[in-house]
Amino acid sequence: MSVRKLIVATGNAGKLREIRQKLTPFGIEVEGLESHPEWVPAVEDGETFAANARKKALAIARQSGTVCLADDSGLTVEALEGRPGVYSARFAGEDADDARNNAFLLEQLAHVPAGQRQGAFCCVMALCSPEGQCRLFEGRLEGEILFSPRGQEGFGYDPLFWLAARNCSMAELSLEEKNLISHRGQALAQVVLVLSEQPQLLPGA
Ligand code: ITT
Repeated sequence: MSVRKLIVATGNAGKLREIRQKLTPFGIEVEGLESHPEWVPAVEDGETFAANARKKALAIARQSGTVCLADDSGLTVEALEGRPGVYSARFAGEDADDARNNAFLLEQLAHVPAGQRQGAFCCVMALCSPEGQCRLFEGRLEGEILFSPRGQEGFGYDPLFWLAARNCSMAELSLEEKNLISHRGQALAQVVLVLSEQPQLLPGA
C-alpha cells in the first residue's frame, strides 16, 4: 500500500490523535499544523460548525497547495439552549483551557437536575481543495452532562459526558472505543470512504 499524506488544519492535539488513529490503517499519514508554523490558521468567526470547518480547511488548503481536512466540533447542551456550541473551545473565556471550560459548564448547570442534562457532541469535517471545492461530513453523539468529572482519557468535555448505553463517561473509553462511536469517528468514517474511492485526491507522503 502506498502511503499518502493528509494535512489536517488543527492545533488541537486531542483531535489530531483521534484523526491519526482512524486514518493510519488506510495508509494515510496525518500531519497537523505544528509542523508548519508559517501557515496562518483561519479566524473562527462562523456561526455554524460547517462554516468554521470550511473556513479552517480552505485557509490551509490555499496556503499549502494541497487538499486539507479540518474539524469543527463542540458540545450542545439542551438546558443551555444549545450552548456552548461553536464556542465550546472558549466557553470560559478567550484563553480558557479544558479544565476551566469543564468547571464553567458545571457551574452553568449547577441547578439543572439529573434527567434534564441532555447534550450532544457535534462534529463537522471539511475536506477542501486549494481551488476551493469542499466536501462536508457530519457526526453527532447524544449523552448527558455529569455532576463531576469521570475518567482520564480523551480531551475537552469528555470527563463530563455520560454515555448511558455504555454505563461510562466518554473519558473512560479508550481512543479506539471512542473513535468507534464518537461524533468525530462518525465523520471520519465518511472521510475514509471518499479517500479510499478517490486516492488521487492526496499526494504521496
Ligand atoms: P482547532 O480549531 O485548531 O481544530 P479547537 O480546539 O479550537 O481546535 P474547535 O474550535 O472545533 O477546535 O473547538 C472544539 C472544542 O469542543 C474543543 O476544544 C473541546 O472543548 C470541545 N470538543 C470537541 N470535540 C470533543 C471531544 O471529542 N471530546 C471532548 N470535547 C470536545
